[in-house]
Amino acid sequence: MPQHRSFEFTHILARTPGESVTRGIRTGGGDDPVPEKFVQEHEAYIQALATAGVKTIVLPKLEQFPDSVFIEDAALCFDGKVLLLRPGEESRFGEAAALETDLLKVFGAVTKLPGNGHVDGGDILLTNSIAFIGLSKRTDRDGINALIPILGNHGYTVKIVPTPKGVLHFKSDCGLLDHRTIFSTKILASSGCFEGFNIIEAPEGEEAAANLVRVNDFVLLRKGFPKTRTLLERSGYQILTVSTEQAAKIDGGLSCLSLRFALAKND
Ligand code: CIR
Repeated sequence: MPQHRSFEFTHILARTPGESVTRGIRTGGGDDPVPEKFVQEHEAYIQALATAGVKTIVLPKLEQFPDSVFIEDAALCFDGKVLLLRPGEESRFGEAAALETDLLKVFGAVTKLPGNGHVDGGDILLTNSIAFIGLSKRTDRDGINALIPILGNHGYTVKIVPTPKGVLHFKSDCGLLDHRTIFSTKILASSGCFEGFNIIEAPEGEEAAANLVRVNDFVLLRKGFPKTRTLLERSGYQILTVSTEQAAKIDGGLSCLSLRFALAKND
């Protein structure tokens, strides 16, 4: 079975939020995020990732794309390579192209998702052997069909999972804890999609903690989920908590704020 590095990272790419985050897409009509507070949260997020041992590359804000701070949705990194995706929401279509030159500088080469289908990075969970792809409002069959051979050629077994109703992205409801263990909401886990993995379920009322991120020896967890923190610490994970209050106002979580990858030593 091919073994990919699914949580050992050397670098992350992030993008500073602009003033235009106030126009970020959201379901329901909640308050706008406050740009200055978002920038502070973003800086703390970058700091937490640095603590987890990665070099951080922070790209400048892109005012024409209010949601471009959620950089994970525009590309997929695996095996030291990068694939430009095609986000599924119209106002975000241009985000991948806007990222291409920066990705080229970091990776030396960029491949693009072929065809016309759509895939958001938030719908892809990579383990060391399986690529889970959520079929969602943003990620369609055409996009998934274009992605399957690419991931297949890299040795991933692809599992397509319909994202639960009302859930934006597949990873809104789950995150990788280690090679064998996934943290998931009860509703997603009950679909049986994680068969073969150990599952730790998000405690009742703390479902929004499910979008956690394992980076090297640490698990980044949203602030404000004490039951989850205790549960994970008791299970042996080292936790770094990060506030994502502003991102949450426009449906963002922890994973979507960075692209995480491993480059060969000395890169
Ligand atoms: C959007 O609706 O596209 C953004 N407001 C939030 C994207 C969050 N991305 C993610 O969970 N992967």
